Amino acid sequence: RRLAADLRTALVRGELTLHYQPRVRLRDGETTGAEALLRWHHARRGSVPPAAFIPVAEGSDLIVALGGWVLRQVATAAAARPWLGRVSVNVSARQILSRALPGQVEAALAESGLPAERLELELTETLALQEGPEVAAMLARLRDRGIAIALDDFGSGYASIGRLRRLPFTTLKLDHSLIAYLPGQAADLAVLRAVRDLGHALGLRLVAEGVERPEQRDLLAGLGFDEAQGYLFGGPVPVDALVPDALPGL
Ligand code: G
Ligand code: G
Ligand code: MN
Ligand code: NA
Repeated sequence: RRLAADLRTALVRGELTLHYQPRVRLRDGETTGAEALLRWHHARRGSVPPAAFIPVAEGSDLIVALGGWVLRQVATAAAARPWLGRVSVNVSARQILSRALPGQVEAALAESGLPAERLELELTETLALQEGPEVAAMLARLRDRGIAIALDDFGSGYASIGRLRRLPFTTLKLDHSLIAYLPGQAADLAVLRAVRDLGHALGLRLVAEGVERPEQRDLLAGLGFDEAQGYLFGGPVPVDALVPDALPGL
């Protein structure tokens, strides 16, 4: 059987789950939210990583159905757990270009009762290549509803400074490749200072990903980055592992 066929069945059979990775505020270490990350355990294939199956789902409208399912799951889980803060959901370019996204978001919020302010959508830089004014308008409507809109993996791919102006982002997530070599050299710090100044000049919340060591946390806090995510604070875990006692700062 092909992976795409197995993935269709996986949704129906309940083989997909979501893990949640905490995000903390650097100023005081409080948990501000968590990113939802898909996990697939297949009976014969075993655990299939998202890097293997998300691109397959993105090859057809399967990603649209999968994305709608993820939004409903996350909204329902978060509505019952106020201590999770704002939950972030990764959204694929195809979900956005299909125009299904606003309806899926509204359905998830309405069914769960989750306030719009507790939802964030993460878009990757790859969207940028195909986006037009309709996409900007759609995202602006979601943002005006109170939903946070993050540009994910910033610094990992194509230069996207122009895109930061064109799309209505509220949040910038720095790719872990920009953090990995910290504390690093003067040039690495110069890059981070420039990104910080750019982000704050555009009114964006700045989030560093892939923070693994206390020195990295301290350096980012000193530079004035707002939030961080990474193994230092906790990896992705099942939602019931994120009880208040287990969350940084709570
Ligand atoms: O958890 P892990 O680092 O293996 O995730 C790899 C990538 O898979 C993430 O960077 C993320 O962009 C993508 N991913 C994980 N969950 C989802 C999801 O629910 N929807 C989409 N579109 N992508 C996801
Ligand atoms: O959506 P995005 O591509 O940003 O997904 C984040 C991915 O990064 C997840 O698959 C998660 O497992 C991974 N990740 C989370 N924390 C860390 C970390 O501290 N270091 C590294 N290298 N990867 C991380
Ligand atoms: Mn992400
Ligand atoms: Na990322």
